[in-house]
Amino acid sequence: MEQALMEQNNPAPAVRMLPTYVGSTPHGTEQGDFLVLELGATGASLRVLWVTLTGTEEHRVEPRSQEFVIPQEVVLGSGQQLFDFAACCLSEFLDAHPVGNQDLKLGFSFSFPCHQTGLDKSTLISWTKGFKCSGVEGHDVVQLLRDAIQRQGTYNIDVVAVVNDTVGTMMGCELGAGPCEVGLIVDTGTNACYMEEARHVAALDEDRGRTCVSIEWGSFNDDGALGPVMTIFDHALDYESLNPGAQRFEKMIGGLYLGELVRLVLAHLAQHGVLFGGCTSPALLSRGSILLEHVVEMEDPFTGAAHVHAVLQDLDLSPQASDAELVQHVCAAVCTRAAQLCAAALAAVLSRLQHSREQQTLQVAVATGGQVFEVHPRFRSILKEMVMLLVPECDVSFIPAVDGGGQGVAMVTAVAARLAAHRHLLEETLAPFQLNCQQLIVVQAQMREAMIRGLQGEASSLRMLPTYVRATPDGSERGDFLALDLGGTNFRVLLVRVAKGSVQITNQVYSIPECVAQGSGQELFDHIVDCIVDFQQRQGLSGQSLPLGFTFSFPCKQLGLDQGILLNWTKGFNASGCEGQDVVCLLREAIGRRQAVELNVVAIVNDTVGTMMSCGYDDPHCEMGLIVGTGTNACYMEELRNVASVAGDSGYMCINMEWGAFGDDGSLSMLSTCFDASVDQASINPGKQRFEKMISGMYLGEIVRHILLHLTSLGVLFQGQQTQCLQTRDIFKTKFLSEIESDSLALRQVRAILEDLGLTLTSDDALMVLEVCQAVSRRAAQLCGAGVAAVVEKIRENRGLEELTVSVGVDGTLYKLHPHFSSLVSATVRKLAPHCTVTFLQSEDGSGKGAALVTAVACRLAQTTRV
Ligand code: 0WK
Ligand code: BGC
Ligand code: BGC
Repeated sequence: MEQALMEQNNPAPAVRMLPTYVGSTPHGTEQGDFLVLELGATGASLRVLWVTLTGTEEHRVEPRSQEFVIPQEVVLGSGQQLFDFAACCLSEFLDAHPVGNQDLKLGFSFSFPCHQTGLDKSTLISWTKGFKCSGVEGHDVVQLLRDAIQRQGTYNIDVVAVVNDTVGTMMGCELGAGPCEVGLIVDTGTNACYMEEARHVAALDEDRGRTCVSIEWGSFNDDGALGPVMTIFDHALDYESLNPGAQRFEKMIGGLYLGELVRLVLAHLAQHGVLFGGCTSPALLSRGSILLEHVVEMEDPFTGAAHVHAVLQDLDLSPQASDAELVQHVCAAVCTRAAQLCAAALAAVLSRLQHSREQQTLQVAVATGGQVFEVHPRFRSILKEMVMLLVPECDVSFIPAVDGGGQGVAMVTAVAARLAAHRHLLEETLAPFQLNCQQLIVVQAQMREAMIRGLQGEASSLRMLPTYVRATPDGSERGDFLALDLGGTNFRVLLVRVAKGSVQITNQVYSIPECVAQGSGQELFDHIVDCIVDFQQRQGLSGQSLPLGFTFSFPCKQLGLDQGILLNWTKGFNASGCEGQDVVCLLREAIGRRQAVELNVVAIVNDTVGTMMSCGYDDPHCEMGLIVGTGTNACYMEELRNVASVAGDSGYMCINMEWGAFGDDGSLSMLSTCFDASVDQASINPGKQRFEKMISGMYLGEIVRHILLHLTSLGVLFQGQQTQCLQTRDIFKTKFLSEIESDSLALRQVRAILEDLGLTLTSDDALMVLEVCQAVSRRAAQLCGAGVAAVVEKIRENRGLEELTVSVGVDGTLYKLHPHFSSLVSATVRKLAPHCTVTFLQSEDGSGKGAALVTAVACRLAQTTRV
């Protein structure tokens, strides 16, 4: 069991320990009418039930049911035949028990070993118990049933759950006795399930709660573990069976085999003259001539002897009086061993439970089901006695299943139906975030048109601002420079030493308190100068007037390298008296206000430009800069002849696109969701930066929070419990998306983060929150990719090239930290710009280095013009 739970397959574990995706025992609130189809629990028959769950213990509605015998040629025929037969029985049942035009939700009790990957997805591993239909092993039996119901076409039945019969039995047990946490079946076959700690099930990415595991102990001893216990009769039975070498433990316990074992023993004793005067008969020697009911009858303490005579006469034997007792002895031996072996296995499960719950004593209820329990007079008592002997510290109560588990299957179906309904609502909510290729091509084309309109100075949501950076570094830059980096997560002051083939950077991070970012411009720039002075003192640069490059990551209309008019604040900044002002002047005035400080502000660059230059220093193909951090934006080297606002037809000009504002003219409204509108409305710049608000780090967490609020209001998440904290703005940080979507430990991360936010959640909640995060970040990456594709395609066509090779310098916390963002952007660019080979270079030193390089170029140019 432990080996299989930990998925250690060398050597292959003797039992399978299959997750069933049933995460909780019933809490009795399940309601509704459900169809249940039971296949394989009781041999070659199937049963259809109509179960009404009332949601209360008191009021129980007797299920309606009908049994159908499965013809042998179907049991051994093709899978299609079997499932068509099942679909036909369902229709016959519904014809006979009209249920009006209700939604028909069906729970499929399929009693064979299956790999489940969800409540409604289950692949058959191998047939057992005399079934051998072709074309089913390795296939999803839910899909096979859905296909058959489709082919039948008379009723629209929605198969929402598949469960093993042990699970149905466990889930169906009467609540009075406290929830059963073990389900035990001894019918034609045998198996058990139990509630294991989810953290012990390696196949599940769960660290909390419990989950039901179907042990499939029928295959115990297939590896010969029970060698000495197996008798020659067991080997003979196994050898003759449909699946020799498999289900050996089951063949020592299951009702399908007990009669055969008795027959083999009787035949053996007869052939050795111990019984029937050494006489046998063709009937005695033919397989399957003694069935479970014969054994039960013969074992009956009162009427057994008489039954022995009747059974043996039917086998054309004329038993002596002494034979009857011996035959009964054989029956008792075979059945007692079966009950004891079953008890030993159950004891193993109980001590496992005790162990995994670290309890000294264990009180547990075991739901039992199956004809061997129902018909064999002593099986249950022998089992009980042996269990109490083997695990005396466990207080075990045995609860017979009420209706063979039909109720339990309906319970699971109710849970599955609720989850399926929730999943439908989730998919409906997230559908607008799933962008298809066509939609992305439209975004790419719209961005392309907006770029051209912006370059020509026509109305466009893309301002396409000339930056007066005309070339990427050529490596000849030299000197020491100060650089400021404002606008990202952190404000940094840097000392950049540019020497031959090396750039050395020393930097200090300073915070910009919200009150300063949203205070007066004077306070903001005085704060910046305070940080510069502090940095100079720390670096022993006080009194030195080094050339300074200012990375100012906001939309600025530049009139020159050292002139930038702030058009509008973004990213939560809102300092007064700055918009419309030349921020270089504002900085110089602040320097002027500070005595004894001399600074030579040479250049102002946008962080996209700084990033492109920074990466361009090592890769001359780097002709585009991309930021996906708090905000998002891009710049690229455009042909000067295409820039209407700057004179000159030759050479290049780096254009700051300010693509964060793309769609502010409504051109993205077809993609905008109600959640985007809520985030925009709540922002300090409603209607602005719409593209940024669908992509960047400042907003993704908020979009997710609004979706979670919506899903909670629909009752899909957190049992519909709206909590104060989830209604708190910005409480769901965008970095949570990166943590939650990390491949390892995803669901555990979700739990940890949301529990820190004071939310209690189920594993299904965790899964849905993960999907919400994935949908939001995926859309952001795809939109970003569509933007990059528009730019690189523009560069390619600018140069009339068939194929373009270009690099993009990238920076920004979201792009760098999110586990899948960068690969989704690249994948989208490959799809939308197939003639461009695009390399994304993650900037190591940030844009401060780039600002210093721009300053160095400016100083070199100023030098050459001076000489
Ligand atoms: C680091 C760059 C800086 C840019 C920032 C963007 O040095 O210029 O603004 O990345 O990323 P964020 O910090 O907003 O995530
Ligand atoms: C199957 C189990 C089932 C058991 C009892 C076994 O043959 O492999 O899935 O639970 O029979 O029906
Ligand atoms: C600003 C851009 C900046 C981007 C990334 C946006 O909000 O408008 O200028 O490049 O954020 O930081």
